[in-house]
Amino acid sequence: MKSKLITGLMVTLFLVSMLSMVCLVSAPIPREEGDVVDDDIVDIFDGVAIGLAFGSNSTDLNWNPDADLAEEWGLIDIMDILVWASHFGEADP
Ligand SMILES: [Ca+2]
Repeated sequence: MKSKLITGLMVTLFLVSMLSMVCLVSAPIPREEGDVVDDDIVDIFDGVAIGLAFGSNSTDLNWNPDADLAEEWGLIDIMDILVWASHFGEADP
């Protein structure tokens, strides 16, 4: 469990640093996409929430349905992190 969390956080931080350099532009997704903790800004706290749920599915104790941002639905994986990272820094108008 702890190693999953550490792995999730490391993957999250790696992707944020990569995407900030590459400036990835994504397909049309609602602006609030990636705001896992629902505070109207996509920031590191949303990444931490995804990291805490990383690798989980709906039967796991650390499952967070709000962190399930992308297909494969019902699993928190790298695709959910990519959606979050592609919206990092966005704020609700
Ligand atoms: Ca997912």
